[in-house]
Amino acid sequence: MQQRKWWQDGIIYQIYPRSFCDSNGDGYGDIPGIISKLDKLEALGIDAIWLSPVYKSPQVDNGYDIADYMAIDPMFGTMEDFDKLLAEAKARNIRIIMDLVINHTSDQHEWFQRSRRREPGYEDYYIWADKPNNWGGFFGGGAWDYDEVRGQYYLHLFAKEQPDLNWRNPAVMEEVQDILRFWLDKGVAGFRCDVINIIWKNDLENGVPSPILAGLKHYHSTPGCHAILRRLRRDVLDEYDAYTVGETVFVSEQQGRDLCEPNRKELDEIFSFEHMETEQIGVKWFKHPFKPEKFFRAIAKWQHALTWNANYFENHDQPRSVSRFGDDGKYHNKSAKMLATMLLTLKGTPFIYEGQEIGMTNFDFTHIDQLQDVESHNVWGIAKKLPFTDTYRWKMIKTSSRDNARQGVQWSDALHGGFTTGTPWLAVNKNYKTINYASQERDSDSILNYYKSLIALRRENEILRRGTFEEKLIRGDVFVYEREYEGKKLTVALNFSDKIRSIPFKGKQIFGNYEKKEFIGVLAPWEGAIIEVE
Ligand code: TEU
Repeated sequence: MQQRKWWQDGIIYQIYPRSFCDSNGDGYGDIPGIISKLDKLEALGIDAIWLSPVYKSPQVDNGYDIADYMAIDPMFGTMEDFDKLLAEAKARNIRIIMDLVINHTSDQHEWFQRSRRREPGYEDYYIWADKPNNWGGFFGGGAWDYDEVRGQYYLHLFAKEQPDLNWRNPAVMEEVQDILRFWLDKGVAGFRCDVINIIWKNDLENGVPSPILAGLKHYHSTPGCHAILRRLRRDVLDEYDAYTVGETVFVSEQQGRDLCEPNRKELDEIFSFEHMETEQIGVKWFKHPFKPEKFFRAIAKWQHALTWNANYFENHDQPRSVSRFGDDGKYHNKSAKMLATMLLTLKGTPFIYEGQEIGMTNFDFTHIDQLQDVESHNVWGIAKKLPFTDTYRWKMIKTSSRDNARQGVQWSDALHGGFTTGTPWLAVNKNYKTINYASQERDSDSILNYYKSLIALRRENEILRRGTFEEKLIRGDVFVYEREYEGKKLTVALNFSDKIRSIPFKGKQIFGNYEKKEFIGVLAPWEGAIIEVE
């Protein structure tokens, strides 16, 4: 039998550094702030931290526009701070996973500056053309901009300050390998690979006529991309036994398997998107009301599709799960715990996003000027030119803006939730007085303490960590599934509603957000229970 890797038993916690904890009062979270909270993360019981980008960056896309891959942005601290973070985390058995953004760089990166000046050796680091094609960008608008210095257009699938790298140039592969080695030599455990399945462009032909993402088929999950992944793994990652999880947009089951099944020797895991898109009408800005049944079916489908899943309900690009799938009002506590029950009992590695463990909710903004996200502002600008009503346009931004999950973590009931002593870069949610870490640490019935005990249970329970997955009942807002390991079984029953639901399962309850010993086949509002079915 193959030896199990740490990430197959482990839990990964995502930190979005600018919003985590500010140690120096400048309004932005930073690395010393992260170090100051490591004891809390250890107490939570996580095995690794995925750190969203802390590299030098002009911060147009909050660090996903990198100007120097081997330097820490002063806003987050210094390289000494980073080394200290690694050491302090290691002392607590917590690994660090870096964010690897290699589809594009910042336009301030030296490579781009040299490329636009056609400096020898750098001419082809990016994708230049005399005439743009019709491809659209992920943040709305076209994917090409004209560069005056070079006198050509360059491709950018994201913001115009994020030019796409040209992976046809072998020098780019070498640069990236150096970057990987630089961080792996320091002792990081692996990488979360940003939009990794769109890095190789087959050609620059016009795409299908479509206002959004015309061109996708020319760069989506291409053979060139698979070849790059295999190469990075063979030449560098395997040598360090490094872990990778890829952010893979728009993947089908087969495409997902091709990217991360063990025998492919590409990625270890992928973030698929289908379960996060069940309310969408085409793009995330247009949404039907959330229908739990569609969500359950997407989850079940992907549980079967892959040998090993990367499970997540939140990250820095998505609204808060309790506001979106649960009830952030009357049943805030119950529904956040029910979602935790699901996240931590699915097959695969659970990912917890900062603040999720205290049930942080969507942003309470009342005006577009309170938002910072480049994507939200782009889309707002475009929507203003289209025949939408003000109410509709507002709803689009309110429900889908990425800033929903980018407010400072609510550590206490002190001003700005204890996130900063200065002026936060993005207003902290006013509900910090009632939803915060300190009060939840003291309250035995809190969401935080529920996460802690559930994580502890998972840690000692092989069925939850290693078992197979099988759905037993998907009916409206009720989801029941079974995990099985070496003949031992556990059943998880979830109620995504504020109504009482009955289900044909009974047995001994071993865990849940309603205290009971026997489960008699009745689910209370927003109940989540783990049962040994009779
Ligand atoms: O996200 C890529 C992506 O396609 C989306 O999740 C996206 O940001 C957006 O919500 C589409 O509507 C990754 C990063 O996670 C994101 O923060 C970056 O902005 C983006 O890549 C570019 O690096």
